Amino acid sequence: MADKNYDDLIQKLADIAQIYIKINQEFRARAFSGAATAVQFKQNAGQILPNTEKELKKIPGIGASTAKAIIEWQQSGQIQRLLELREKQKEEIVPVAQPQLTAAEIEKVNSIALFETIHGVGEKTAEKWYAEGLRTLDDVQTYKVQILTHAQRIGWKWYHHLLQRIPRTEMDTYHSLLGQALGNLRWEIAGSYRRDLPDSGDVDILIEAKTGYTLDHIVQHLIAQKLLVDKISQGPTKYMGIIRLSPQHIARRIDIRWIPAISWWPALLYFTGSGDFNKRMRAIAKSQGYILNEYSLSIEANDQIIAVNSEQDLFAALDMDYLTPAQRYE
Ligand code: TTP
Ligand code: MG
Repeated sequence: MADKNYDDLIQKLADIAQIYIKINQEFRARAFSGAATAVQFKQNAGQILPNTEKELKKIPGIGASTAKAIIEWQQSGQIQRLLELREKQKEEIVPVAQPQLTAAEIEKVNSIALFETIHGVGEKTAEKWYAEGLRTLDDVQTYKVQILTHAQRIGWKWYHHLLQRIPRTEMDTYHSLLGQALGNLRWEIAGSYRRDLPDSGDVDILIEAKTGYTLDHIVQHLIAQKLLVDKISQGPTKYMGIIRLSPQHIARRIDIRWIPAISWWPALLYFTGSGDFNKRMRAIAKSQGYILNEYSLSIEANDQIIAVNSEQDLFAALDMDYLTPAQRYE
């Protein structure tokens, strides 16, 4: 019977990852800890590793350099790279000893980080899945019917799409298409796009609520235009879904918020961000006895709302110099 015990290989791959972490080569560390996870998974499943680089590379988590290392181990029981890295470490002054992560701990960190790359999966869910025995994206595929909520199912369906950021040129296209679709409603693409960043993680739309219209009217219109292709959730003031220029394009996350006129400027300020800038401005407001949030600027003592007619008014009310969206990075 073939030897299916890969404990030594897993340990060696994890050791290489550990050394790479110590010498700040995170990318390589990730490759080797990912390979350790992949081998562990094969072992758990009672499967034998193939012995060619080509076949090994078909296993999720194993790439060219890690496949070579695995073949070396299969042939000699050693991995040259580990021996060299250990030698290199000896030559350097070893700093204070750091706690070593075991292969199992590395596997846990990797699996949880991997699960969190699925849109709609946070730390809690990822940890729960790990505790339930899931380790890889193949496991998610196997158990998807039992484990995924509706929002996560959409995240899973568009997994490879939603990992990618949206280039500004594509955001410009959304800007002009939405401009046509939204007619003379007051609206903006907020978030990183409004801060002039070269790419965005999602499309953050704000629309001012107008008598006679509802958010659902807008959503139905954009569905009819074949722009909105999947819904994550929808309420009277917030729609979360997927937008796509055409079936040939990458699908993107979109949030649309329906904003009452009184909240327009505080909402625009808030959803333009950045998140760090918002924290700083909120803290400044608080130190002056105000509460600033996405709904309003108000006096903390009596809840009185300060009337504003622009973002400039909000800055002025707090005695701050005005910052353009592009300047609001912290
Ligand atoms: P995001 O779309 O999460 O952030 P972003 O548009 O700045 O960046 P990305 O390109 O990755 O999409 O949220 C939009 C704005 O909402 C963000 O710029 C500031 C505000 N916001 C907060 O202030 N705190 C938060 O926790 C989140 C999620 C958003
Ligand atoms: Mg955004």
